[in-house]
Amino acid sequence: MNTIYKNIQAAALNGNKLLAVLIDPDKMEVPQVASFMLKLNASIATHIFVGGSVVHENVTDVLVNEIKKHTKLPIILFPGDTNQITNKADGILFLSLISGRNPEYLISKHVRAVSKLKKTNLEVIPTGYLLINGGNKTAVERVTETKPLDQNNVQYIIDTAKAGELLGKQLIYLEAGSGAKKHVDLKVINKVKKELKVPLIVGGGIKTKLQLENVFESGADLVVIGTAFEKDASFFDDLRK
Ligand code: 1GP
Repeated sequence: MNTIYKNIQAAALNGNKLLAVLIDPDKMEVPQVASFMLKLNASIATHIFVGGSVVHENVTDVLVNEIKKHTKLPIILFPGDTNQITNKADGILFLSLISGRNPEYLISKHVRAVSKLKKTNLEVIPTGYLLINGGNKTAVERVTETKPLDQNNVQYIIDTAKAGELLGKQLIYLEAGSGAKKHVDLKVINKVKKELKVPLIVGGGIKTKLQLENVFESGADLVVIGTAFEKDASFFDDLRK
C-alpha cells in the first residue's frame, strides 16, 4: 500500500533524484506511444505523469492503457479534471491549487471526484499545487482562472507551500505551467525545499539537461518535463541511463 509515495519519500530522503515525463492525452495519439516509450524507457525517467488542462472524456483511459503495455514505470494521473480519472493508472496526484483562490480547484472538483475514486484502486497522493509566474500565461492559469504567484514574492511562496504541508499534503508541487518561458527560480526552489519535510516536485518550462540538473541541485526531489519531449523526443537521448 502507498508504494508510489513511499518510494518518492525514500528517494527524497536519500537524495536520489526522480524525473517524471508528462504525457498530455490531448497531444499524444495512441499510435505514437510505442516509439515514444522506447526512448523514454532508455532514459533516466522514473515516473510517467498523464494529464492535461483540457482533455476529452475517455481519451485518458485509452492512452494509459496503451502506455501500460510499454512500461513498468509507475503511471500517475496528473488530472486537470475528474474526467481524467482512470483505474488503468497506478496512482493520482490529488491536487489542490493552494496558490489560487478558486474553490473549484481547491475543493469542489475533489468532492465530485470521490465517487469515481471509490471505484478505482488508484493510490491517492494529496498534493499542494502552487502556480508560479513563468513569464507567460499558461493553460493552468487560463483554465483555473487563478493568478500565478510572483517569483519575487519568495516568502509568500514559502508560506503557501508550508501551509500546504501543515494541512497534510504529502507532496508540494511548484508549477510554472506547461510551456512556461522560465522555470521556477532556483532561489525559490532552494528556499522552499529548506522549509519542507515532504518531497518537492518542480515542473514547467524545463527544456535542457543543464536546467534539469540545476533544478535538482537547488532542491527539487522530482522534476516534471512534458513540452521538451513532446516537441523533440531526441531530448531523451541527452538523458540516457
Ligand atoms: C506542466 O510541470 C509540467 O504541468 C511540465 O511542464 O510542459 O513545460 O515541461 P512543461
